[in-house]
Amino acid sequence: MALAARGLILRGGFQPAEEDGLPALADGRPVRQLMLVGNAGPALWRAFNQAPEARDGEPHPLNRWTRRVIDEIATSFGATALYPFEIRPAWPFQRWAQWAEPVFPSPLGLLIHPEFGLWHAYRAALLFAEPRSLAPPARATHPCEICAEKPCLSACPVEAFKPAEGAVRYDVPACLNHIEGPAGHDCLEAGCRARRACPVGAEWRSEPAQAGFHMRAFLRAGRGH
Ligand code: B12
Repeated sequence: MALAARGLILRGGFQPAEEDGLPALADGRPVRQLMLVGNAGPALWRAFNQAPEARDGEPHPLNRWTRRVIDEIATSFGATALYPFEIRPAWPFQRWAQWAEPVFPSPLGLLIHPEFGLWHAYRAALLFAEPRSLAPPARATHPCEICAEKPCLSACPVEAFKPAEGAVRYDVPACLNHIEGPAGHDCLEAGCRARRACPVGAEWRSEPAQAGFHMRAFLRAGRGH
């Protein structure tokens, strides 16, 4: 299947209502089905590394690869693709994900999946003019509700994830300052320590090269270049 060969996974979908604020399709018809495409573990990283975008030295290689590969798949299915990057305000991928599959907000803000843990992401939404028959999302328990220790909340060396007024606040500037300096080398190269502290889905963890790629992209974006 076109998705699997690129390390991509169909992450479920839903039939949007008018109030969900989706744009009409190019021919003016309303969107009747949204399907999410994402990835988990190192499969996408390995496929991306075979592609010219990984080596051309131009900015945003993964986003460019994603757009090229998924636009082609979308066209072949008569769908329109929306992406989680580049557009501001951002499309609410995390909200859509919770309607499409059993994922839950973790204390870190990332959505946790019962199998993949925190080691998954969303790459595109495919919009269709016709509804599709899909099994309803599987039922699952929120993995963090049965995690008494919550090691994610104490693993950050600069306490960037702090409980505040019943929720957890992510101190992005503190995180960026840390990963920019020598003390933050481990987080920058091996990936966020808070994320790595989570016991769920450990076998889906990013490879160090993949983790470093995402952390450096996060640092560049945070520093505006
Ligand atoms: C802006 C943004 C950020 C910002 C701000 C995050 C924040 N504090 O809200 C920054 C630059 C800090 C960021 C960082 C990261 N992000 Co980010 N980010 C986004 C982006 C582009 C838009 C989010 C948004 O504003 N949505 C608008 C609102 C209206 O949409 P929503 O879905 O309804 O809103 C939900 C989120 O805001 C969420 N939320 C609330 N607090 C936090 C805190 C964090 C850390 C996150 C990630 C989400 C989150 O709760 C809302 C209700 O569901 C999304 C992509 C997208 N289009 O959704 C990725 C996204 C949320 N990020 C993602 C990831 C993976 C990361 C990183 C881990 C990347 C990395 N380094 O590997 C880092 C985290 C840093 C770390 N310690 O590792 C993934 C999360 C996947 C998942 N499992 O849930 C997304 C969905 C991108 C993707 N392609 O899948 N991110």
